[in-house]
Amino acid sequence: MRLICSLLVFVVVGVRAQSVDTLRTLYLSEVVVNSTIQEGDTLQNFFRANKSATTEDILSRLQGVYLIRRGNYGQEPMLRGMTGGQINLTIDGMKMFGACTDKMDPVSIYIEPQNLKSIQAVLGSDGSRLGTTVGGSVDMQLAQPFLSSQPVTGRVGVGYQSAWNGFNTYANVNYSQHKSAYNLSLNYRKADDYRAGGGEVIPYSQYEKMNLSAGGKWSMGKDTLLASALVDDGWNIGFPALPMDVGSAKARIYSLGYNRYRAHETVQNLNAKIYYNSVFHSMDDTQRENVEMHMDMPGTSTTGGGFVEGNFHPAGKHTLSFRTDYYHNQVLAEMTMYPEGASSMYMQTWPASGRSVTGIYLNDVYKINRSTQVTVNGRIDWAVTTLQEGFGMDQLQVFYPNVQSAYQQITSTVNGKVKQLIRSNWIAEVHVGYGERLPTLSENFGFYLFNRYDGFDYIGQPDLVPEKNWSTDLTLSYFSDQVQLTATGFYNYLPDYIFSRIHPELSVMTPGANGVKIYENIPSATLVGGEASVLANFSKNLQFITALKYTHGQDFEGTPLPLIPPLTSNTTLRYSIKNFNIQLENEIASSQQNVSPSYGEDETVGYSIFNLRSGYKINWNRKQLYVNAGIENMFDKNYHNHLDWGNLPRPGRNINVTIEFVF
Ligand SMILES: [Cu+2]
Repeated sequence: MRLICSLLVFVVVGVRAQSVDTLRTLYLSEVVVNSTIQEGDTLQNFFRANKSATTEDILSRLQGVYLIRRGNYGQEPMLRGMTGGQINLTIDGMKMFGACTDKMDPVSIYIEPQNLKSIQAVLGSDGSRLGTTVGGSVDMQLAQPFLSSQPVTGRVGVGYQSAWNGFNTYANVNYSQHKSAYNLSLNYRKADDYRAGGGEVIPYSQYEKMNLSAGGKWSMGKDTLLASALVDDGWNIGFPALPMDVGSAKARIYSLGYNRYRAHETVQNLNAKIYYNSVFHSMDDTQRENVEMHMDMPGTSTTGGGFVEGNFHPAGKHTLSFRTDYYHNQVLAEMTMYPEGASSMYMQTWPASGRSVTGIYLNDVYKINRSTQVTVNGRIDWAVTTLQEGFGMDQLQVFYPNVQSAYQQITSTVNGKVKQLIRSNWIAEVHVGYGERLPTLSENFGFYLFNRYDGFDYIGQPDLVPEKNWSTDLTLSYFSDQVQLTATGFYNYLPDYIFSRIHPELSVMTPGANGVKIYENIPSATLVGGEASVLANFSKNLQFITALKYTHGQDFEGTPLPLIPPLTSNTTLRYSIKNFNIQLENEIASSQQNVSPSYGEDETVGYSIFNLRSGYKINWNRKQLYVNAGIENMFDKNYHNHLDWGNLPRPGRNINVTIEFVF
């Protein structure tokens, strides 16, 4: 099901109800809307209502999206219980992969809300526009420079967060000429150790980061050229749920794009891009006490690629769109151990390895009549996975004497959807799909990757077959001027689910580890659940939004899967009048009793927390000053969610203030 999860639930409901042809709208918005989207867009304004929000804060509000926490930084997105290699996490359609063997760096951390135009999440195998997938995709679309009658526009802001004595400052400027525009943005964040509910200070939870991005846009009538560069540097980043921190994390993202729009030609809208990105990640245990053995653990990941996508002029009742793409990702992660009184040992925890994927995606929207629409899409990816000869390969030959230097795999997805208008304001949508995903390079070639959660060293398995997903979703929505309701149920059956098994015959590498696990395909796993939301406009000034999400996961023997989110609800009551708004939020998570003890999990109790946010806008001379103030976790509750590693409590009462000047 193509759920256009646009930032907030009410937007989701709105888009779903009004836009019968979502994909086309998506493409058109790229071309037509991008020069005017900056102000007055409800979607943007709502999520920027909390101007101190991180990209992760925004992600956590999307339907079907959850976050895995290992500290106050670097939270990992999860879609309906699926994460890592099960989902596509892309930036402006570009593939990018973190360089941390411990998943400290999902690529969403390299994007600041100031860089973002929107986030689009498509759940399940239907999210395969950006790569064959079982879990779906999250694409973070970056803000582009825009043409404007005002040559210079921009914003500067500063914010403070009391729970971690955190400062964030940002500035961005757009410079527009007649046919070209340029933008520049700068963000800086610094956080001390945070204070959990009740007053406990969580050691090793500090971080500091800087993000700089620049872009140019040159318009030649209906053709547009775009160039962008983004630099994100983080340092001294604590991961309290892990045995070590991050000394340095650097990301570089470069792209060159071309857009072409011709309303009456066969290919109406064409979008092409080439890109290159790199991530350097270096872990650091020197700040920790009682380290049994000091280790150096640097990792790199570089990705280059390109794509061409577009949509054809509607032919009869059919509208066809396509995408074809290529990328190559190369990784290397090293570990040098320094045992006391002995010589150092060197390993490649990610052997030098890479993957090239070439794919093609087609989507056809068939409008049978005014009330029925059928969508069919599919994708095929051809992947070549390579393991470099040398040290890393020699290591793996200890376990796999016949390990090869290249593996080829083909993965595919197919989806069918029917959207039916029932009466005047009810819509039903049924999706049936099949998806596949490749094992990650970690799952293929990882070498003694220590997992703090279960305390096991993990070893890859080069012969894993792709994981599959047979899925179905049913969505019902109702919309009127005052109320919008939506409810979705989903069922995923995943044959060849990639999991791990304990191998008692193997001895550990990491001091104190509980044992060794090797990745393998298990017969199957099942994920079922749903989402529901209600938006009500009580009056012009008073708005109510509530959203529920739930996932249940088990393997083929009925054993609960690890890291399955509990039932979660988010409710917001918002009052706005003239230049002032105030909102009360409540977040509830149920307890989680379906846990995986073999993964080191224990049961988690539920919680309920309240946040209060407010905003005030002062206008003068076509300029605005925004003052935002809020209290998160108002009652200073000590709590954690089931997806938080190590039962680490989340931040306690957090008073925050942000002042922003828009010119
Ligand atoms: Cu790391």
